[in-house]
Parts: sequence; structure tokens; C-alpha cells
Amino acid sequence: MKNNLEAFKRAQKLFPGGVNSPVRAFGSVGGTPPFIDRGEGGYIYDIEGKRYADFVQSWGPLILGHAYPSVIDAVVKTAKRGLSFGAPSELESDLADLILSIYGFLDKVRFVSTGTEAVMTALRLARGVTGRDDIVKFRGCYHGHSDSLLVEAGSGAATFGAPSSPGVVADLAKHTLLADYNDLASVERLFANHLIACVVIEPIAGNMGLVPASEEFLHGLRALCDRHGALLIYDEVMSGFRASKMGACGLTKTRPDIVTFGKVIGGGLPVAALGGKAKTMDALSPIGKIYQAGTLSGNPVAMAAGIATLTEIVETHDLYDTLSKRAKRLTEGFLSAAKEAGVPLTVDHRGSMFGYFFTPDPVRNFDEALKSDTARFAKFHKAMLANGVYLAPSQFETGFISLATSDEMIETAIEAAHIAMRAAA
Ligand code: KE4
Repeated sequence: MKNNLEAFKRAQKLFPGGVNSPVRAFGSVGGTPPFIDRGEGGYIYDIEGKRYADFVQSWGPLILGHAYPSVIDAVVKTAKRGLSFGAPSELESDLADLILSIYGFLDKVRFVSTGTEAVMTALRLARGVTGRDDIVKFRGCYHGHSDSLLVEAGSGAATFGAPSSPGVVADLAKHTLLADYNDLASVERLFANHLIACVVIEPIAGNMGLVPASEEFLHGLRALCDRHGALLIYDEVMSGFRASKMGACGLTKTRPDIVTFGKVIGGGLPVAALGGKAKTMDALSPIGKIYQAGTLSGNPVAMAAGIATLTEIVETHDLYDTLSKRAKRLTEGFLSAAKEAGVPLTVDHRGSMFGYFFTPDPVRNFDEALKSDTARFAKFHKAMLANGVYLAPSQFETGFISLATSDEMIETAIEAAHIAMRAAA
């Protein structure tokens, strides 16, 4: 199959929308999604042989770039010893040690296979230890597709206009209380009228576009949770090891009770986790009664990919300074291209994560993100793709810089942006 369109038509007969995750369908930007044949360093190549500078990196995991030699070597070597045992392996302990050596305030982790499972488990843990049903999430934050969290969610749910999904039982959804990002008063009002098990937040939101929480806001959430005996959950599935070595936690003085991880800790293979103090985590089965399980949790081959990735991160001096400088350069380049074309744009970055909104004003919450001109976004995205730059196909996502995203690639992407912004004007 050497043609994206033919491949897409075939896939549409096999999968709903031709994809196995909705945002991949390019629904909000139009056109045929490239079918990817391989990745190498900072680039991906589609089945038609076209090369793209990859700023999606599988939605975050590939911070080292594609097919990074030490990661591939570790995967191949481990796979040759067997793919899965459903039994303890030292590789799990080795990856846990690496995570806990960086997130030093955590005592224990539990591995699962997806970010959805990690956050779903974190909610169950919070509800179990507090004996309370109600949770607080923020409009525009996305925490995977478990029922309690598909309420006013971001990412693909927002992209396709279904932030609150049909099929989520009303009796469950009513326990998901909604607040506004960076608006502490909206959280205080909920605590005043409800017994709350936990507050779950992306401390740097990446699923309404890139929207960081203010330090004052995070500090206020911590104080509210302490005052009312609720747990604070930082969902760092995306920002973990991306915003800094210690993710968003490395950029704030506040500390949550539970952190969820994913993406980077698997280096491209299915690994996610939740971590916390021992007294909280030991409430999970088999020590505690709060049940959670998974056939492929801690899978040795996936562990090996995560170990190789985090080892490289630990050993690469000034990694995040380098990635942050490149993210800054790229977003400044987008901004100058927008100004030249007379297109309103606001940009931001945190570590290796970057975002841009087609709106003139700063974006601090979901309502402000929704003011973005998604039609302009679609024109920009299409023109960038035509110029060999692969960006997330939704205004409500975040872009990523990897170790393999060279300065030259950044400059080429900026040149493409000068063309693409004119198309969006
Ligand atoms: P997964 O179940 O997709 O592994 O993780 C869910 C999740 C949880 N928390 C945060 C903060 C996340 O960003 C995600 C997943 N991110 C999306 C991209 N915004 C994954 C891409 C997709 O849905 O295809």
C-alpha cells in the first residue's frame, strides 16, 4: 500500500474513523492522515516516502527521538529473553528506582499500561482512602477515557465537540464536579458544598492546548485539599519528564499526594504508573483492599524501553535547558511568522512542551482556549504538513521537542511557518 488515501480507505473499513485513537483521524484539520512507515531521530516517514519533522513524537513519549539506539538495543535484548511472564521481574524495580530517584518525594509506584488506567486507579485510590465519592476536575483537562473523567474533557473529546461523552452513566458523572482552571474560587465553591475525595489536575495542562497553572493556583489547591482532607492528584502523564526532569513538579514548590505518569516512562512502549507516599499506595491490593490489576502491567520489554529512556535522560547533561531553548526559539519563530502575516497568535512553552493558540490574548483556562480560531489552525496545520512539518492535528493539544529535534529542524520549521501563516491569514 503506497498511498495514504488508499490506506485510509482500507482502514476506514476496519476501524471506526479508520483509527485506533480519534485525534489521529485529522477530523478537525481535514485531509488524509499520513500512514507512518518508520521513524528515525527527529523525523517520521509515511508510506509514500514523504519525510516530516515530527513535533508530536507519539503524543509525548519519544523525548529522545525515534528508534533511539540504546532504547532499541534494550528492547531487542530483553525481548529475546521472553516477552512477558505475569510475574515479578527486577526490571520493574529498576524502572521504579529511576522514577523515584527523580521524583524524590514519592515512596512507591504501581505500573499499569496506559495513562487512562493510571488516573482511573488514582481516583479509585483517593475515593477508597477517603471514603468519599465526589471528585473535582477542571474543564479542558484530559485524563484518559475512564468514565468519571470524560466530563468536560480536553484533547480529542474537545476536538470532536464531545467533552462530555455519551455512554457515561449520569449516576457516576454527577460525582465529577467541574471547576475552572486557574480559578481558585471555582474550587472553593465546590469544597463548600461537597465532601470531596480528590482534586485531579494537569499541573501544566496540555490537552486544551498548553496552559500552565499559576503557582498561586496550585498553592491554593494544596491548601484547600489539606483543609478538607482531600487528596491532590497531579496528572503528569504528559508533563512528566517533559516540562523538566521532574516534570511540572520540578517547576512548582507545591507537592501532590499522588502523581500519575505515562508516555516518556515507557519510551514509546505501553507503560504508565501512579506514585505516592507509602501510606497511600499501600492501600492498594494486595496489601490494602483497593483493587487494581493488569495482565501486562510491568511488562519486561516495556520496562526495558523505559529504563533505557530515563537512563539517557539522567545522563544527558543540560537536556532540559537544550530542549527548552529550542521550544522557545520555535514558538518565537511562529510568533514572528504570525505577526508578518497579520495573524493573531499567542504562544507558550514549558521545557520540551510548546503550544500556540490562534487568538490574540493569553489563554489561562478552557473558555479562553475555546476562543481560538480553529479554522485558521486547520489551514496552518495543513500548510505546515505540506511543507514537511508534522504538528498535532488539533488546537487542543501540545507540541514537543525531542533530543533529536535539531536547531536546523527548528529553523526549517520556522521557515515553513512563514509560508503557512500566510495560508492561515
Ligand atoms: P493514555 O490512556 O492515552 O495512555 O493516557 C491518557 C492521558 C492521561 N493524562 C494526560 C494528561 C494525557 O495527556 C493523556 C493522553 N494524552 C493524549 C494526547 N493529548 C493521548 C493521545 C490520544 O488520545 O491518542
